[in-house]
Amino acid sequence: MATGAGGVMSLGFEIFTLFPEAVAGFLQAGLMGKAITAGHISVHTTNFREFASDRHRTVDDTPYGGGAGMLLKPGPVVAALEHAVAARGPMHTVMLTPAAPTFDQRAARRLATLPRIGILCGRYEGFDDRVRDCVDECLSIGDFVLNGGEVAALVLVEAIARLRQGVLGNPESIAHESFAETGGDDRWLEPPHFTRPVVFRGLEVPKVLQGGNHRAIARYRQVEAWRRTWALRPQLRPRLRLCDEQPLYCLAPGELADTIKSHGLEPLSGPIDAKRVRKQLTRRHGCAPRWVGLGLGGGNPTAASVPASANPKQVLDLLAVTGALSEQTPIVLVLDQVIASPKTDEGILTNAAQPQPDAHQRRWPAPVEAVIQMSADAHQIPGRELAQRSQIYESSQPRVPGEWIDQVLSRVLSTLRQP
Ligand code: 6GU
Repeated sequence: MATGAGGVMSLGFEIFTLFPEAVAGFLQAGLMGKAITAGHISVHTTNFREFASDRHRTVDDTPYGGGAGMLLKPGPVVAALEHAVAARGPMHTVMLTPAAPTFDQRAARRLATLPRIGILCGRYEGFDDRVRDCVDECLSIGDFVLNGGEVAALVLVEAIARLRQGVLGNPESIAHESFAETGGDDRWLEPPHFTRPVVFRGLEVPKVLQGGNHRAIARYRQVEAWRRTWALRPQLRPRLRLCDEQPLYCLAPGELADTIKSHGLEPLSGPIDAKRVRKQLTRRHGCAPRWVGLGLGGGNPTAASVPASANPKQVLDLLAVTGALSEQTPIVLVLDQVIASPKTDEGILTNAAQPQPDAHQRRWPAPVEAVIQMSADAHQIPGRELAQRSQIYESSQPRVPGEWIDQVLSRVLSTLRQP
């Protein structure tokens, strides 16, 4: 097998096309050209036309059964393939056609493990369908129609080649981009990126990125990746459910302990002190708990600057994107009435920094990851009654009616646990 610079095993592409010159030009430029020069990848092109059997070098013919356009004859296509195998050795063969599964990052990763890949580019209306039986797989690059497979072949070559050692200048950049893996096959769109100037046409780079708080920056990027994926490509997100083993706690007033237990959650009450709870759970589970607000729709948002969602699935994804679902991380649901008057700063409840002179001297040493904000209708509480109750909370000890919690918890937990 061929090796490139530094002894790295090289990846050989064979491209079969009626337009080898169109493919060759692109591959000379940029990092691809460098990778070829360094010997990390090689690209050999073969023109089907050289394998036509008549003296006019005919490669196309009309379709049986009629219809518009011409098809590539199977003879020259398969002869070209067999010639390359005989001359340069076996390869994994891919026929490009819009009538095929879509090429994606997962396919790129799979193909990047192979030593040799043959790519067949169609022209005209496509291939005689019997060519499918002579290749290992068929791939499309998306739901649109191109005149031929050459551009699609270049898409494959670039996406696959850049995953190989030595092709990218900075292999670390692979880990942080869209569709990179976060554990399993989780896929998120990339967060937004900015460079100088700090203000462009009145649009300012987000303040958090201008500062040096690495933890806040990481948090911003995770949240934006999550937000974008839900807004632009919700079908991309992994299908997550809360696993049965995930330790679940609920921070709530003591009189709700039985309701909370009946949902399989462990109640945490007594003097409500997040720092103490954090210490206790970290000791028990080996990692710090994640806090999730549970808003009851009473116009008393737990933490205004963290993503609030009426859809518990979104909150699950947010936990996943911040890595909370990976191990045995304890999750603590915090009833919003527990946090009476939060002060927030970039998603971090800062009661610790600005202690409220309230009954419990509550301290929040950790960021609330997200808030599940149930609307009043979601748990069938008349809005007017809720508003009245909210006023009561503000003037007295927080008190949450058990039957509300019961409804909200069963809704939230059944959604979180569904696949
Ligand atoms: Cl692989 N070929 C052609 N001709 N059109 C396409 C395609 C491939 N993928 C999407 N559109």
